[in-house]
Amino acid sequence: MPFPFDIAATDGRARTGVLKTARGEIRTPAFMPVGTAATVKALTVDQVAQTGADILLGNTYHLMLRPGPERMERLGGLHKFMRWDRPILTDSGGFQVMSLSGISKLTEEAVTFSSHIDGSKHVLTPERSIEIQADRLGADISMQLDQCVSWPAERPAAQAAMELSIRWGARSKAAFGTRETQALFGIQQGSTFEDLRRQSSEQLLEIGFDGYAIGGLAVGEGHAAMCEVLDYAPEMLPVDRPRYLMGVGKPVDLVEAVARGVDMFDCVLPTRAGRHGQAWTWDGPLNLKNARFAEDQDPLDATLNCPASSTYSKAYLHHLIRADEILGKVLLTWHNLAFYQALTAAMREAIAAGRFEAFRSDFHARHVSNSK
Ligand code: PRF
Repeated sequence: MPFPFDIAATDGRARTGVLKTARGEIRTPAFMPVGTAATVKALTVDQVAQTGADILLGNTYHLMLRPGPERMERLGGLHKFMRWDRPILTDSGGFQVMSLSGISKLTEEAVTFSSHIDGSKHVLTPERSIEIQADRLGADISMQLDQCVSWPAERPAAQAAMELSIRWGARSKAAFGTRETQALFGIQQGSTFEDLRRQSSEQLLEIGFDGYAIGGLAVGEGHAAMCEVLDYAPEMLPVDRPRYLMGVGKPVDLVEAVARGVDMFDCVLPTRAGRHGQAWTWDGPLNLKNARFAEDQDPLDATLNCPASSTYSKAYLHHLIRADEILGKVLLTWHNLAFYQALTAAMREAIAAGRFEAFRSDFHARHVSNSK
């Protein structure tokens, strides 16, 4: 295993620990800001680092289309290109192909798709995805190529996608080989079918990965149905390796997934919502466009160690968002990422102190009751 994963404490099914990579430590539970196009939209990497993020997510799909993997390699790799020297995890591309481009052909061998930018045709195999992620971009953690079905899925479609993902997982692993300073994660699929997720997990374990993701959730099934899957899915994966819930989610999704044994997350929500005037806080989400903030002189959260959260008034943020000023998007993105990092830090502390259940019920009382 290239990266030791030290679990320092558990509380119920929740765990806190440290994943040690060559580029630095990832404290878990961890939230990875999304840096799709070699940028966390609206922020400098220094601002992102200041929020406390240990690791970013990048996307094979976007970067293979623009600026292109071979150009990225000539420019010294993704870390150097975007000036982020901490760990980067890259997604493999399959999910973005499905959600953004419209697949033109899916075979045993590869997925063929047309670019959402210029319509040009591209082919992604498990081997090419690994080559792009690990060799051209230089990701610290690469993800296997997988197929995620949309929701709701008929059982035969969910089974076929899960089985293809296993075969692609085996090919991804063969292409990756064994490496000293880079890791490869497998992805569990199976939609909302418990036995398919079990079969997926068992076969992933046979292949053997450095970490395991739970894919195919947060695709429209809703919070309650996702939690039902998370009641069993994480425990099917090895207890001593990191578990990553892909593309999740709202703060309450993170808290409930951590309660069920998940260690890592990524989601566009804090950055995308910030650009649309939504601030996430301990007291629930706020829409800064709302007239009730027009003369509110308080900051979003004086306790957060982030200038966007603690030094600008809600009245000013309201004005910036109403006037569609760039700074409004910058400040709300910055605040939301600082809040997500504060949330994962609070969970780490609560688990270490053996008071995660109290944290969880306080969070529900304060945050979730205001989210309706
Ligand atoms: N697979 C991959 N990336 C993903 C997902 C998946 O299932 C999801 C599902 N929420 C988000 N991102 N490779």
